[in-house]
Amino acid sequence: MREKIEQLKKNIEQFKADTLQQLEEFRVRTLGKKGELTAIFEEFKNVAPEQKKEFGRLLNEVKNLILEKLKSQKESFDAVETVSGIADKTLPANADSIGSRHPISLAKNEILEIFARLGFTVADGPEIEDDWHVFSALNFPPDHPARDMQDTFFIEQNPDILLRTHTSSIQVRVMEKQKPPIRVVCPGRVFRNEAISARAHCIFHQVEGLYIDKNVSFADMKQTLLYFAREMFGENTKIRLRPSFFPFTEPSAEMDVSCKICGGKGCNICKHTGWLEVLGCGIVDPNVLEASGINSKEYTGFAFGMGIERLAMLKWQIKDLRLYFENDVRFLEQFQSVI
Ligand code: 2NL
Repeated sequence: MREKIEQLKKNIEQFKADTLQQLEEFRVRTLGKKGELTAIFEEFKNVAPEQKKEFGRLLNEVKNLILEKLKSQKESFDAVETVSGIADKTLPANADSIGSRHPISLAKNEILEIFARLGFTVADGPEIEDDWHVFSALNFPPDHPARDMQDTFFIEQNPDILLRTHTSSIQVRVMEKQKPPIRVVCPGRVFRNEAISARAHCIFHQVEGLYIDKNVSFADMKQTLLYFAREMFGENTKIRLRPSFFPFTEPSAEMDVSCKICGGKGCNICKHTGWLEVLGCGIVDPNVLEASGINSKEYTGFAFGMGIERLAMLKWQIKDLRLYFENDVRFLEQFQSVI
């Protein structure tokens, strides 16, 4: 009987089914009514009582071996069937999950579309820039803090090669190449040497705009930005301009829009002021026009710049900047339905 068990064990270990039918035959041959294991169990009745414990254990071992073999072989068939497509074709297909645009892309596209309706074209430029296009041509004095190692990323300690800190550098390149009239918007990534927090990141996105022609006035700027605010935040949106300072514009202003959440009454989002700051703007400083070869006696212009992360935060009440960079699908999927 011991030999029979050993032999059966060996057979089971070596067994491999090529088809499901062979596997079923194996089951009947071992566990069936007239099966090999069933026959040994019959013999077990005649085993001497003192040997019953040992043989009982051996037989159970073999039985488990068969059950395991059936299970593992069945699983390998299931896998093959699914891969080769023999699985049940009447089952409904798995729905494909559709990706979604990143909220930064959605906001950027919307901004560019609004300005396209006013005749602005889109320009691009390098992320690695030189001092001239980022600072000097934009009227930054030599000792301006933005030129500091603490604020700007320099490439290999070279004070002339750096990562752009704003996309104004693209506009400088446009002014150098193109005669006015100029109507251009410049989206892109910008880099600042800052510690990462809920409100700041060392990489972020900007859209800047530039309009240069004869007789361009502050009123033209105001009306252009009012149109933008109403297209972006809704037709009843109000704007207000507060005096500000930038090296490249004079006069300069910061633009607020009325808070859409509370309708101007005051809430958490607008910190109970009824207003949200969305962009900076101003009349292009004559020094900036001259630096790029544009006659400031003949031409005037306005410019503006906005952070896309901030605009998207206001539009969709996104509370933490870091969400934009983590690529957590639970965050990104929420923009599925927005085109
Ligand atoms: C802000 C402020 C601003 C500009 C950007 C600009 C560009 C040229 C000439 C003059 Cl080429 N100005 N850009 C002007 C005013 C404000 O951005 O807060 N950005 C996030």
